[in-house]
Amino acid sequence: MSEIKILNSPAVPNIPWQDPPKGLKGAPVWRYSENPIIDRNPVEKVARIFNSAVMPYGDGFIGVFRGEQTNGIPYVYLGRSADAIHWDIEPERIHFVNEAGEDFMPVYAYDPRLVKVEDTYYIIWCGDFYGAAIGLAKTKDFKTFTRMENPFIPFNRNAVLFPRKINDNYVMLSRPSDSGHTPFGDIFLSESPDLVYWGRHRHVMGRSSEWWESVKIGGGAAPIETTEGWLLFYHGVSGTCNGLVYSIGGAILDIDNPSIVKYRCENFLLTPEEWYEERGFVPNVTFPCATIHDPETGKIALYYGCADSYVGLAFTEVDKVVSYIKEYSVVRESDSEIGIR
Ligand code: BMA
Repeated sequence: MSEIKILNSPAVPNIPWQDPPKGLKGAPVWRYSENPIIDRNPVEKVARIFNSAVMPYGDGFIGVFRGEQTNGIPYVYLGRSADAIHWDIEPERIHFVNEAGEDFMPVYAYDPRLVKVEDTYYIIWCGDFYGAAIGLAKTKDFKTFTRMENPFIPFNRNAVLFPRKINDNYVMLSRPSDSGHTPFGDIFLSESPDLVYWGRHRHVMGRSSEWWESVKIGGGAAPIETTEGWLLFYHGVSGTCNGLVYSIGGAILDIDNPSIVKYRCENFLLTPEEWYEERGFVPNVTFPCATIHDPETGKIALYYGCADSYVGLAFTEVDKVVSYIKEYSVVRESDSEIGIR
């Protein structure tokens, strides 16, 4: 049995799974053979679903999906599944209310993450707060969705909440930027005692000189607690003469102080290769937003958006992927320092 284990996470005996194909080369991350799992025009008035977050719920699974409406505006939709592969997406957008219970719909909402902390589920997305910024809502029953204070001022994207408090505070990763789409490409961390007031901001990791992530990076799936630290799947972006290319990377953050990067893989874990990743509304995008993981077996199912058009599913195992990240780790000073200057 491997020494590397997933910690503090409920067992998921019905995790979707496929063994690796024979002759797998490179990183130990392999695609589901029936990808994509969500095709175009999945429900009335939604042209594409991608960049979405799922998790176990009850006997099955639940998810918050980025749906590009036929008017071109992104919104978030709820979906349920018995096997985490075949999804039943609700045709109505998620209905948000404010703390007083009044309607409070975001102008738009994209790239949702879904994270359970203690007994509450949180949805985090990118929305309009006089510019692209992070939206946050909570639910306990997936019937009432209550928006909370916007955690950060604009401009910010790719916020990911840790699945438990660390040193008594909630912890969130985010990717601040300017009003353009690319400049400022690093991941930062912020803490909060109450999910309202955020501070103690720290730099976690920057773009690197590795070409696949030299333009910008952003948090992906909620970090997975392991015996080696927090396992983070994130996206890294490369600039080419033909546009941006989004790949999936992996890093391990310190358990008690996750602004410190312990290991960071110099190689991407997955990069656009298949038709559904290379071809679509935005070609060459693999964009991770969630995992389902089982501490009993170490299996990890990784959900990622493909070419801004589809949802893809890939698999790995905690010992294999953490060992690979460690084997090919290159950690620079700005990654390994505490992250305040
Ligand atoms: C990013 C985000 C993602 C999208 C990606 C590629 O900036 O907007 O939603 O998948 O660009 O278009």
